[in-house]
Amino acid sequence: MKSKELAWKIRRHGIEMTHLSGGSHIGAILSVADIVAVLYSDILKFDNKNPKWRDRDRIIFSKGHAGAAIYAALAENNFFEVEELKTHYQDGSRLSGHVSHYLPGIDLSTGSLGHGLSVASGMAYVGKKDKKDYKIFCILGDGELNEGSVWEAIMFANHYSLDNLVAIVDRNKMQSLDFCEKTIKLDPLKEKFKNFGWNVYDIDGHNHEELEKVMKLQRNGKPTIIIANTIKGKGISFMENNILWHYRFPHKGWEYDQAVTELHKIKPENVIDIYTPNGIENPKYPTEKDEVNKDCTLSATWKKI
Ligand SMILES: Cc1ncc(C[n+]2csc(CCOP(=O)(O)OP(=O)(O)O)c2C)c(N)n1
Ligand SMILES: [Mg+2]
Repeated sequence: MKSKELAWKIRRHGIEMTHLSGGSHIGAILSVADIVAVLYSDILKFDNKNPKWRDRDRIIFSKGHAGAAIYAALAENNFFEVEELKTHYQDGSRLSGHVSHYLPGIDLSTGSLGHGLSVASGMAYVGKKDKKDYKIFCILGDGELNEGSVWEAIMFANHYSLDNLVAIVDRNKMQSLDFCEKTIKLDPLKEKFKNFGWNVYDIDGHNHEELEKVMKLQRNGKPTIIIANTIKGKGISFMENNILWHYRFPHKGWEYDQAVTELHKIKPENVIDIYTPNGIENPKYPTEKDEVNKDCTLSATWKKI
């Protein structure tokens, strides 16, 4: 499947899955959709019939709260039935809110932020030691970089020249309650990684051509970081850059109707929407009391009592 089609499907599944389950993190799912789509369509070596194939590329989805994005990509690549996506976040489901290795195609359970890059570095170390060709990809959130353990892994990967390791930071400049710069400063991020000895690429994280190009670069003795500049909530105008949608899910009524209607306006021709094939008939619209553009960041709303 073409990456642009997969990206649209990830967004559409993400809306449906969080809508059905009342699950969080739709902003984070929409933000990372293009990165995941390019990886699964154009980059990763995998075998859906043999998910543990020894020579597969490994992917560690360290920002595990956005697991719906990976689940959707795996289902669309026939690791399991697309129908199972509807069980997301339900009791007894394999599709737990945060990424679970009980699913075929998942190498590491994640969700407790800050651990993925350490595991990915260990895997890359072993791959090099065993003279294997596979690569390790690790997707992190930018807020996740607040975790000290990430920086230990960054030093380790440089020390062992892990050029089979590609980390991708979903640089949406927001975390769960506020902007990153208002929580713990990260900039200048590019320079930080350069000084830690990594190859650094600073690109548009929604541009598939740019993503594909840097993900395919040849190994040169250093680990690689791709700073993928993204927009949290990308694709749904009222979710874009609005921190509300880190935790809020698209409720029945105008939220769901408008999300689906907006996605249908950008739907690639060949793609079929299995949930609402013709979009929403008579969609509901927000009213004034819905305060669609209210700034919900902690810094804007916190009041001393
Ligand atoms: C160790 C740990 N602390 C806190 C959380 C709660 N939490 C879930 S998502 C999130 C924000 C993550 O922000 P970022 O890494 O920028 O990801 P984004 O959603 O913006 O892609 C936090 C703090 C967690 N999952 N793990
Ligand atoms: Mg972020």
